[in-house]
Amino acid sequence: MSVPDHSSVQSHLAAFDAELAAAKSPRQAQTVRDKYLARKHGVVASWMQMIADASPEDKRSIGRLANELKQAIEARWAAFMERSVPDTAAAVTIDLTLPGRVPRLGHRHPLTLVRDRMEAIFTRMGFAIVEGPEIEDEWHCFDALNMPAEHPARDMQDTLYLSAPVPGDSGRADDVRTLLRTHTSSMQIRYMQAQTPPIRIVVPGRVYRRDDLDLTHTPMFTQMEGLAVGEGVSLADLKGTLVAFAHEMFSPTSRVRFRPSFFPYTEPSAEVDVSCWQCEGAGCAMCKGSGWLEIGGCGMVHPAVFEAVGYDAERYTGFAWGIGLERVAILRHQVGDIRLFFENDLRFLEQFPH
Ligand code: 2U9
Repeated sequence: MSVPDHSSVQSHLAAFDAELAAAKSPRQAQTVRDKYLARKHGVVASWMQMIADASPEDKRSIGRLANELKQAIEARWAAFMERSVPDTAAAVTIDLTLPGRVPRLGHRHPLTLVRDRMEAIFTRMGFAIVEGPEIEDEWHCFDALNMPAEHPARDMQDTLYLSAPVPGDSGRADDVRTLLRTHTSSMQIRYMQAQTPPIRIVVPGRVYRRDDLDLTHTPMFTQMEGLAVGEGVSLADLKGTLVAFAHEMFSPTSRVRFRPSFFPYTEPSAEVDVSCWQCEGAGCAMCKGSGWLEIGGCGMVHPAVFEAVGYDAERYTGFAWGIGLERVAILRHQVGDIRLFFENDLRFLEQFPH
């Protein structure tokens, strides 16, 4: 290649202009640009390479000319790009009649669906929704609920204790062990300590028990407990509340049955069954032929519980109940395995309405 001179710059620029004008696509235009400016084999690069073998006086002139060519081509390329922007935009046709993209809606978790529905029902009946801490102390979770130190539920076998004890707020010297609450009842204790009757609250939330996983057990599950305290509150009020709940939650023809039971914090106590809404009590696979479905437990608040929170047990009576939300969701949606609620498998979750 001969040593470039000023006329070589001019002829390259003329060629560049002609080739760029002939380019039929942005891609072809880019190829023209690269022919001159590409770092490895572009015309400017090849001039630069000549500098190494050139005589001292040629070195300077080749360098100057290469630079002149480079800057001139860059300026022309920039101008070309600017001119071609409107062309490119015009070439992209936008179809304004296309429907918009519909965002994919998520689904509420089945436990959330059950919880929302239950909260709406109890709110209409005059209950306030209250939430509390999942980390509790032994006094609020056990002692105040008439479950003294020897009570089997307090055993390490059944309850998940935390390794870092913190001072509790009961004022008792031995109140230092912390645990994951085994029921939401500890919050009812806190609420009673902070308020005076009449009280009507519902406490939804996660609770923890030391259980192994199987079809019907998980170490964490969800409860909704209720508490009503006042003067003259009776067992009939409890039954009426749960019947009204069942009518709204399950079926307007639901019946509610109490079976005698035992809980340390209620006396008398009962298991709560609802008539099977699938067979209306005749007996089917869902109710295992009995016509009844167990949904929870209930009872009249034990006087020892009132004494623990400083209420006059002669003056006040109250009722309480507990319902397992997974159990209700399993029955309502025919779910075969409780673990599905906690695995976040979209194939399961997508089957529930928004
Ligand atoms: C206070 C006093 C009494 C709450 C109650 C039950 C009966 C009950 C279970 C239902 C299914 C737990 O989720 S589950 O496994 N609960 O049977 N719960 S009475 O009694 C209380 C609560 C608070 C102050």
